[in-house]
Amino acid sequence: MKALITNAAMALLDDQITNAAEKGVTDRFYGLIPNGYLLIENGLISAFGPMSALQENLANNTAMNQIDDAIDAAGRLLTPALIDCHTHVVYGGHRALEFEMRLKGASYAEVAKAGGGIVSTVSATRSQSVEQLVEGALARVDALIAEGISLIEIKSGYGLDIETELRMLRAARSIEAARPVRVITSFLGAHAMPPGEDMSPEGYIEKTCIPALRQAHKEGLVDAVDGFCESIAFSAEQIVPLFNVAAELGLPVKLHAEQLTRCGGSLLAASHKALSVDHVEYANKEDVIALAAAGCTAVLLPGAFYTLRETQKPPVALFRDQGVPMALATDANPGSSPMTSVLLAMNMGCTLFGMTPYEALAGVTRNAARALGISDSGMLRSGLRADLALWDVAHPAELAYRIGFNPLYRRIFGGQIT
Ligand code: DI6
Ligand code: FE
Repeated sequence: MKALITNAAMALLDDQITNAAEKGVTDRFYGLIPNGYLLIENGLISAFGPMSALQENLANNTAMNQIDDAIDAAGRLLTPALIDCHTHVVYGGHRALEFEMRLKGASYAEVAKAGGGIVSTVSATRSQSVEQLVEGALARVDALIAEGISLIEIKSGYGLDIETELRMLRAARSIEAARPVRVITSFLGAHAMPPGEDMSPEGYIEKTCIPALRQAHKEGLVDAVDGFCESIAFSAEQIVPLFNVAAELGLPVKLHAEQLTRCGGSLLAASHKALSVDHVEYANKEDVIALAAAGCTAVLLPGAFYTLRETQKPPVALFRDQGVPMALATDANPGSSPMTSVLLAMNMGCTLFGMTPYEALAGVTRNAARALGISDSGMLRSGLRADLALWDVAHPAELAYRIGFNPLYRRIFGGQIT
């Protein structure tokens, strides 16, 4: 199966590109080829370059003959398909009433303390079957796919008991069979204390969270282990036993850290060589240096910053200076970020956090893949999966620039136009 895309403006997003000039790259950040071609073979990117080299390559490379599918991009922009590397799209119910409370002045932490917040979604999630959870999640996943997403991370964390945590992960896994999209799951049993139980946080981690993780892992439901390290959730010390079990099971870790306060999550994550630390509005220089040394990616979540009307911005300049890769994601969840638009997250990353449009695009492609420990997607490079997005725009900065506008023209998933 061979497909050839011609006459595309291409943004490779490959920061390790070799022979850039030979490949016709005119902008080293985006890896821009103003008028290029890309060949797909058996679901993978097999060759690309400037249109001027296409005829020559066709002559030299017999593999480039017998094209099954030809797409004339007519000057449109081709990028890697987008990746949403932090979501909570599997849940029951909604929290619109809490939205009203917060608009009247209640803070997120106050709502949580009053029994609203995460625990109210827990009750709604516990009451749903796996089929109901999938149905609810698919509406949100479809909105993401419509924006050119090919890979979604989905967390558990609204069950807080063994059975419902497993049900959430089964729902997340079954999305792959229902839609042309890849799913990476994160076990987030350490999201909040379960409501109405007389247990210490340490007891909950020991008696519920760790057994749930072991069982979910046994069933092949877990790709990574996450936690909510926060004043209203779990302390760094309380999360340590969970991370130790993750290490024992050979699972990578990540952490919601320094979202509302500085709680030591970044230092904990760095010491466990976490894939990512997420939110990080309150991270300081010590944190950023530790994250850089550990090779962690910072996942910035402007939807939650916006929804909670937070004023403390993540330390973007420090991340840049210290070389911490920045990813961007929706944090799609019913409470702090009821947002299912990666394009809007890109716009917010620029306008609210001061990221550049290039950083925003790298944040939802190359660096989002990195935050998930994925190396077969997120860039245009020979040998990687042909997960691509073709946009009705001419320049990549346009993707972050518009608000509430979706210029996706075609999405290609594993070489198939979907
Ligand atoms: N941080 C968040 O922003 C979400 N979870 C977390 O740990 C919020 C989840 C919710 O409010 O339902
Ligand atoms: Fe989150």
